[in-house]
Amino acid sequence: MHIFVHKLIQVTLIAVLTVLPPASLYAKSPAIKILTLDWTSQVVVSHIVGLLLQKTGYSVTYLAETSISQWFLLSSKKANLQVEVWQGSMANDFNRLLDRKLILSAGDHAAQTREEWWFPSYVREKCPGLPDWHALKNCSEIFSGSGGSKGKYYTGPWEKPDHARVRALGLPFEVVLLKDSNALRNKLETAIQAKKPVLIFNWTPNWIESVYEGEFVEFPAYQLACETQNSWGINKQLNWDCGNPKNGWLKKAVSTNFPTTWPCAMTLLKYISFSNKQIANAAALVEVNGLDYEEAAQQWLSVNSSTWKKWLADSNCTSLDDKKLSE
Ligand code: TMO
Repeated sequence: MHIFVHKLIQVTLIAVLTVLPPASLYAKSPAIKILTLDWTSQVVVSHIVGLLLQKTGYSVTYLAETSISQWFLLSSKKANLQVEVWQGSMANDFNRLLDRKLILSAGDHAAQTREEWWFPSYVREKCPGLPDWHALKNCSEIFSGSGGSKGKYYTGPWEKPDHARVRALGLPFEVVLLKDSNALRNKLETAIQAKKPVLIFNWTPNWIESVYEGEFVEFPAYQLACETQNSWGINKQLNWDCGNPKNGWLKKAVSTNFPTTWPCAMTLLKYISFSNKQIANAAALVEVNGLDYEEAAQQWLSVNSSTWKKWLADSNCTSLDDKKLSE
């Protein structure tokens, strides 16, 4: 190419880049489809990540879906990003699709997670021996709600081996599947107001820990063999005679076309890492403070600006966006 033409193009490019917002850099790449699922922190974190991606010039859309449908949507590329994959309820699906190269991992969050049977602290004195799981064998009636002998354990639309656990540990309990986390919240708060015994599926990090005192039930400690070998543990015939992992991981999952379609976004995602506190806080902004998801994400960004500015700086996605960064 003629040197003059070359220079002209270069000068024009620099002028364009200086004048236009950074959105133009990635304007041609398709919108990143972010899955928003059925628990609060996940939706808020999705919006936080969405805003960060937009700050770096990408466009994003949100797909509101159930936890169960995420695997089909990610592996068929109908969705591109799930920001909170929890070990306790999702490791099996995640690992299966990862092994078959149908999805990719965008790394771990710093947060350590736990998903388990949980009760408010005042229940302890009504059922001596808690949080040890053996105690549940003797006081299932107080969890029946109706004077029956079988206790009720309330959970939501996330895949958990609760039926298998009830069977393997011989627990006189019925697993009651509620529609969503709002229904679970209602069960919990109705019981708390009446100081009645209640046993629900809960997890950490979550907003509940910032409002209500309570404890997880301590089942026999989780090991992979408990899922796969009948002979493992106290029940020699059945799997799942154990609890869920206690220091579980929390990962980000993306569709396989993600790194090639949005390379800088992929790099940024690897740096994005929420702590337990930051996730619990994200959920509390909605569940306790009553903000909507978008407001909660904005508020989170303003409170945690040093955190996300470091993610953006480390990723290098915003080298042309310093002005926006310091806003
Ligand atoms: C996936 N969840 C955090 C609700 O257990």
